[in-house]
Amino acid sequence: MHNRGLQWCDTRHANVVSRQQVGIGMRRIITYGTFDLFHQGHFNILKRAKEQGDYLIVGVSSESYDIERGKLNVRDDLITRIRNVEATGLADMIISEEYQGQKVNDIIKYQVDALVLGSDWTGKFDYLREYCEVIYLERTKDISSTQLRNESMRNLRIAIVTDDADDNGLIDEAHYVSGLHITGVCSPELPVAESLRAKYDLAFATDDYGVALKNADLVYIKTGLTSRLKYAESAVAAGVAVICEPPISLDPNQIRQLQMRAEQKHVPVIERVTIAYLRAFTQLVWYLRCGIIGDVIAFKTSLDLDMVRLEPLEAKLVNLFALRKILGWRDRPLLKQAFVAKRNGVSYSSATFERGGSLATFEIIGGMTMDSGLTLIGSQGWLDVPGDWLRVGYFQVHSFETQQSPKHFSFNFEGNGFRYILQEFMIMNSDGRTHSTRYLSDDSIAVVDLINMLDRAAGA
Ligand code: C2G
Repeated sequence: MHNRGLQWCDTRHANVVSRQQVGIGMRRIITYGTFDLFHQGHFNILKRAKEQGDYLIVGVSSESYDIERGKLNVRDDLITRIRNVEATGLADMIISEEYQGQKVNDIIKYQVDALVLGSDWTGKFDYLREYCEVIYLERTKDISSTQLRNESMRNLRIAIVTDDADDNGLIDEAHYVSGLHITGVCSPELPVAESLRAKYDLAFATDDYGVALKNADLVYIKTGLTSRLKYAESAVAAGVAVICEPPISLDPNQIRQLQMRAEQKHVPVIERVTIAYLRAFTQLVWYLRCGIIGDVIAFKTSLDLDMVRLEPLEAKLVNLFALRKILGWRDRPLLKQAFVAKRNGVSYSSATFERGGSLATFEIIGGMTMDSGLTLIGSQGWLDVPGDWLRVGYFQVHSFETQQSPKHFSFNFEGNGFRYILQEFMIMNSDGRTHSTRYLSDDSIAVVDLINMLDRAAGA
């Protein structure tokens, strides 16, 4: 077997191999993987893949591809994983696997003779037999990255404190993030706690919050607005991290004090503003910062409360968070109008803000069905997120460059989004960070300040 040393298929390395030079006259093998927490099973498959031919190409999945395919808890970054593969000395070339469907392109581009994968993938890639041989080799027993992750990470215990027997999907979503374990439920109404405990066969149900805090590393607070702050303050005082329904309080000063105490106690405090943790939203904001539609002139949203199953307060909060992020407003905008009406079971509220030559308008309706959506008008085109933009997974851009046909952007989105918040919490926990990079502490305060401004203007 000829190992010509490692050839990289990227421009960072002087000896860039042209595609035609790849393993001329050799039997070319390709295999793919995440190779997280590199272990014997990975080494074995690489070694046996190499034995299937003369030249081995290894595709290592990128972080965004892993997130896209729902692998949320990869611990090693891409470079570490590439270096671990490189250190085996078995790969003649290493490429990154960036997207679904890349395998076909790679097989054609590198004139691959055989794709090799472990037996856990048996059958999944038979469709590639029209391009090359597909070989599934017996997976190495009793070792996996998931097992190593769980062993390496103390399971964090989550307790729920709630007024009703609904967990907002937390327990199902937590299954997708390794290292989390839901221990029990606390409620001022013990039967409520008991019914949730029984439904998910949890360890405890209590009406004593102190008991919950003793059995938790993280508490999910989903009680009514008036009690959230005290639950959060007690948790921080006990050194227990917090994920709380937003807002924690409508008093910016109370939020500021809680954040200071959390900082002192080194305890993470997160608000469950799902959109802030969705890849599509962060990519949308990033593209806008890059000027994909030029300067954003107008932000417009509509929300049907019944469709998105939100309370009016949270609908306002999400709109205010989104417009601040999208328009890049750090300081308080000028309120141009605020309107609230309730008639015959229909509730309608709207608000318009202006700052720095941009306008932001949102409308929220309840009691009747209305199309929801988010539209941004820019100096070089427009962007829209049709439908339930709170769970944004797709948007399209009509820019002057693209002329008629819009550019479509879609991002994989699983479940109700809670798993992405839990993943962020796990990353914060391993980084030792107390505040999220997605929903910043000043977002929390600024949004509540705007809510109060709206309520004053609408005479709430
Ligand atoms: N593997 C193995 N034995 C193990 C664990 C993994 O043989 N105990 C094999 C897998 O079957 C796979 C390779 O090692 O062929 C990499 O495994 P992972 O890093 O878990 O990557 P995976 O998510 O399986 O990615 O599209 C195919 C994927 O890219 C493979």
